[in-house]
Amino acid sequence: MTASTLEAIIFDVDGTLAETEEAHRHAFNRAFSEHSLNWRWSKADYKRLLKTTGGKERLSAFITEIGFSPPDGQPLNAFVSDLHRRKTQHYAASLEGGALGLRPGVAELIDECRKAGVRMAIATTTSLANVTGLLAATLGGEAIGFFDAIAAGDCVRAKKPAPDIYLQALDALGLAPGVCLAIEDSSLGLKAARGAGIATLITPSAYTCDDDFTGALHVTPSLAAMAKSPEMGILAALSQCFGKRGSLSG
Ligand code: XBP
Ligand code: MG
Repeated sequence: MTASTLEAIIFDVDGTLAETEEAHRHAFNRAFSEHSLNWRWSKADYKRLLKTTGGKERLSAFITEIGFSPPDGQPLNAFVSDLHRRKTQHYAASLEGGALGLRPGVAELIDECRKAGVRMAIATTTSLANVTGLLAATLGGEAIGFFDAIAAGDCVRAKKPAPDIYLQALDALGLAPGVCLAIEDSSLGLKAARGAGIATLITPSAYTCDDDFTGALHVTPSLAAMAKSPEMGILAALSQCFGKRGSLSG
C-alpha cells in the first residue's frame, strides 16, 4: 500500500465531464451537409469511429476507410482541417445554446477540490476551445481558472491511447503520477492514463459502457454514486478509493 495522499485530480473531458459525444456527432453531420457530402454518421457508426480519438484523426480514418478523394485535388489534410473547423463551430454553437450539462457529481467534486486545496487538471483529446466552451457554458467563464493545468488536443503529437497528454498534464502540474488520480470514461483514456502511471477511476459514458476497463482503480456509474452518504462527499470517497491503489498492478 502506498502512503502518499491525493494531491491532484486529472479530468478527461468528453464523456467524463459531460456526455458530449452526441453533440460532437451532430456537429460532424451538420458539417458534412454543408459540404454537400452525403455522409451521415449514425450512433452505431460513431461508436465504431470513436476508436480513433481526435476529431480530425477520426475524419481522416473514415475518409481512408471509404476511399474518398477530396474534390479538385485538394490535399487530404487541408480538406479535413476545413471540415473539422466547421464541425467545431457547430459544436461551439450547441454549447452556447446550453445543450449540455455536467454529469452527476462533477460540479460537486470540482467545488470540493477547490475547498480542500486538491489541485485539478484536464487531459483531453479535444481542443482547448471546446474545453473552455464547455466549462463556461456549465460552470461560468471563470471556471477554466479552477484548473492548474490544461493539456488539450494538438499540444501533443500522439493522442490517447498514447500516454502523452497525461504526461503533459503531469509536467504542467509538476507532480509525480503516484499522487494523482485520473477520471476517465473510456478504455482508450484508461490506457493513456495508466501508460503515464496514473491510477484511474472510470465513469463509463453512453458510448463507452461496453469497453473493457481492466486495470482501472474503480468503475462507478457516476461521480455522484461514489459518495456513500451526503455527509461524506465525493472527494472523501475518491481519496478513500485512492488509498487502496497499492493493490493495483502496473
Ligand atoms: C474524446 C475524443 C474527441 C471528441 C471530438 O476526447 O475523441 O475527439 O470526440 O473532439 P476525450 P474534437 O479525450 O475528451 O475523451 O473534434 O475537438 O477532436
Ligand atoms: Mg473521454
